[in-house]
Amino acid sequence: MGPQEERPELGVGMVGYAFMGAAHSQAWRTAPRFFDLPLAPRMRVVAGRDAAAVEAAASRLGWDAATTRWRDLLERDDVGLVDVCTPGDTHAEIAIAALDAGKHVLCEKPLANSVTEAEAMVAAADSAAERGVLAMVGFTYRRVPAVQLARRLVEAGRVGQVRHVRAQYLQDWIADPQVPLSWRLDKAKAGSGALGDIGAHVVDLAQFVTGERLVGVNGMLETFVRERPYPASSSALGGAAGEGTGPVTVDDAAVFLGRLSGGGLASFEATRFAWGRKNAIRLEVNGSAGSLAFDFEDMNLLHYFDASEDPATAGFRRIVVTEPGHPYGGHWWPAGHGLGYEHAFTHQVVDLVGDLAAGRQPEPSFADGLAVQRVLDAVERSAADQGCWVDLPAAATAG
Ligand code: SOE
Repeated sequence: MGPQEERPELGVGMVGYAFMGAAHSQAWRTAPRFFDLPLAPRMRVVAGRDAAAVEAAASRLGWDAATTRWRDLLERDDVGLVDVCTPGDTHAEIAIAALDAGKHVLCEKPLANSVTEAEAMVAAADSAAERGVLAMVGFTYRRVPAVQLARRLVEAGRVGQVRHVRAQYLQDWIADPQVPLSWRLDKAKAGSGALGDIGAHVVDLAQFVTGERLVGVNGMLETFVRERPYPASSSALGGAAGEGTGPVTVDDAAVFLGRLSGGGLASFEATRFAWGRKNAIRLEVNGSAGSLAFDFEDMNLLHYFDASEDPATAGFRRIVVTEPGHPYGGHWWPAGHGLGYEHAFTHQVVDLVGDLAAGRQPEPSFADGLAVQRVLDAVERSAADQGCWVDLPAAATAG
């Protein structure tokens, strides 16, 4: 294939420009410079509500234009994909409208704020796919090379039959009760708290790495701090900016058990109150033939225990997942020179562009996003019913 500029263009329009918008922007900028893409992404336009702020974001993040009307993206012939980086309460409206308008969609996680919304998004994606219009949900941690390697080892039978999955997502950004309200603490905007924001990630990781689905859960939710100060900057969350306190309407932490479709047992923790843990995503898989362990705080490492080894010398092997032959290897730096949080977003763009060029369903699909949404909903129903066991529809093993 010739140089990037000779590739067919993929015009991109992005809605939202905060943390996820910035992470996605760096991925659209970077992917064609480190990977040989079949389509040439062109960062055409970013949409946001505040005119001055979105103009500044366009300049800072590298977008050709800015608009305060996200529907403009659907009406532009030079936009072929809409990248949804907004809070969860607008995912369904924007993604469905974009798909109906014939635009491919990349939608941030969680797919939606409810199963009903997620089901509508899947229906729109299924209809659009018949017209060659495709959609992906952005569970980016799947695209950390060590996580991809873990998936490959499980798929190759290197841990045998999965017996246990132990998954944690630990943060501490609101452990201080004085941290003010934000949209993530407002059920109307976020749908749920730690459960949907970070619990969604570890549910997806457990299902992706094992290739199995959760078929039942039993869970607890807790809100430790139920009132917080209104933010000084905006009264968008109700109340007068910077005066008084308002209600937290989501969970601060979720703890739940699950049974996997292959018969294994899973345990999950998702909390924003783990003082000292900033973005600690930990996954351990114990199988009949070995174990795998991953910790995002050492994201370039995968630990592997092979139960067939001589007990006298057996132990967890520390694999530095930066070799050319490793997932996404050979595109970045020489072995041992590690990757960071942002590289998974670039890998997401690389895989998505390759799928669009090939007319292949990107993964994770909206159906995968719906599967996660069903787990979140089941945990909420279990927790509301004093932790009863809630069954989930037995689904085909994940692809
Ligand atoms: C906040 O918890 C957050 O920004 C999540 O929303 C992201 O998905 C995660 O990658 C980092 O933390």
